[in-house]
Amino acid sequence: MRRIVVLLPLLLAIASSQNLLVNGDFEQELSVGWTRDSGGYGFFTMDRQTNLEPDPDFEARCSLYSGSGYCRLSQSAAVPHHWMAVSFRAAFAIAGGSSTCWPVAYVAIGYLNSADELLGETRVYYHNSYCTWVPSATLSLIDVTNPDWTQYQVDVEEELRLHLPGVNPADVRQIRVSLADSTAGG
Ligand SMILES: [Ca+2]
Repeated sequence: MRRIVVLLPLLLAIASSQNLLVNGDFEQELSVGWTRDSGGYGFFTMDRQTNLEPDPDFEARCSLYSGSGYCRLSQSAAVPHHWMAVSFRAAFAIAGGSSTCWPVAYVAIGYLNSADELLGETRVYYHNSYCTWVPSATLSLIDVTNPDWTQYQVDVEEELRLHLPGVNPADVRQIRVSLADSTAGG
């Protein structure tokens, strides 16, 4: 079983000119701005390369090969309000899977309050038929239908208003963006 997420660049923007993320284009080392997190077991790869997408600049990669667990590359940014968008370009891949061990590759946009509590999440996810995730009042799921390099834009205000009735927009004080892989929802 193998899954991989790569993306370039990532932009959390209030307006088209104001990016709230540090090193969202991955042109600096991942230690600048980004936090690595993993659990369970398997071969985790979180790095950046120039040749994942055939252009001269850098992309980040989050990959879990075999095993059972998760890995995540994430960054939280304080936000003054929720009228903003998260834009990114990503490619996804998964392989293998069963009813007890299924791969998901996703980009998550988490909504946190001032106490660092996760209130809800939007996940742009690539999965197979074994995935058991279902949307709820605090979880919005956006299906990836084309795993190849694609430009995505998630409108945060619209997500909260239309898909996340369990999250009070006034409580959202931080947005956390993550590249993540997991097996069995772990
Ligand atoms: Ca490149």
